[in-house]
Amino acid sequence: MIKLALITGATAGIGQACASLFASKGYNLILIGRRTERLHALAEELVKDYRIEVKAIALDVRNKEEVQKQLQLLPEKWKVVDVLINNAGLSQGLDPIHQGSTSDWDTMIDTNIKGLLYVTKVVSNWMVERKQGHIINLGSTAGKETYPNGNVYCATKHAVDSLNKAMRIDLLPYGIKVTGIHPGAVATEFSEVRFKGDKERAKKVYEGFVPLAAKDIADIIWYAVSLPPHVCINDLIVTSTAQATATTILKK
Ligand code: NDP
Ligand code: 8X3
Repeated sequence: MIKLALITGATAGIGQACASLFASKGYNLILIGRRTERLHALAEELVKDYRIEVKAIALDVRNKEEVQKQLQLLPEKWKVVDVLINNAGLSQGLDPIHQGSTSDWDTMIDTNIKGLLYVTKVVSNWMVERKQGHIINLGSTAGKETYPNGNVYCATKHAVDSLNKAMRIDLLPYGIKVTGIHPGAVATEFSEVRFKGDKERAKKVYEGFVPLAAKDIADIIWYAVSLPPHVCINDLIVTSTAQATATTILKK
């Protein structure tokens, strides 16, 4: 039986790495992201390379009505989602609380918490009906500790950590697995987005040590998904070997 995964934030980084890995394992995919061209290019490439079926939905997960509409409008065969990877997320700014931008705060809260919830609401109902499924929530070490100037981003990831536990409890009667993955520094577009396109500043975050790669996280997610039906990783923190805490990184 061919399986189906829905991945949010599939146009870059961890989401894109998951899309490629799951495609290589024969999964059909629903891919979500805002950058339409990238999304469709990735979908085309995966269909060509792996002979799978891909539904690309250009969508902003912050838009509650569009999330509900676009997902509910899918033909029934696209509603049998086996794996939901709630990956779309971002950080904006790195400022002390009194200097933070309220618009950045809104963006992070709306994407990392509310967007994740909107997608989960629809897809978890499909899973409940089928009494099966696996939800992977991308948290962060920022959801396990709070670091200087990380304030609102850390708060959103603490919320994801809490929601991960809540989903695990509420969906338990339906046999649905829920797994939180909490990476430390992963070299993706993340820092470029956090620093609003400042490539030089972003590059420095990953200099002097070997950071995690998006593929490392995709491999771990694949491992969690491949476990036997009676085994569920609830929570997993992963960092580069050179990283002990958010601010303790051994740099050369
Ligand atoms: P990237 O910036 O490389 O990718 C983020 C993805 O999220 C992009 O595909 C982006 O696509 C998508 N996205 C952002 N906002 C929205 C939105 N409103 N609607 C739909 N899609 C959206 O970052 P990463 O791959 O590193 O991050 C993925 C997840 O992992 C995030 O939740 C992040 O917080 C978390 N994480 C990252 C770490 C890191 O160090 N990189 C460490 C720990 C956790 P588009 O712009 O096309 O919409
Ligand atoms: C991304 C890792 O340390 O920038 O969640 O918060 S960090």
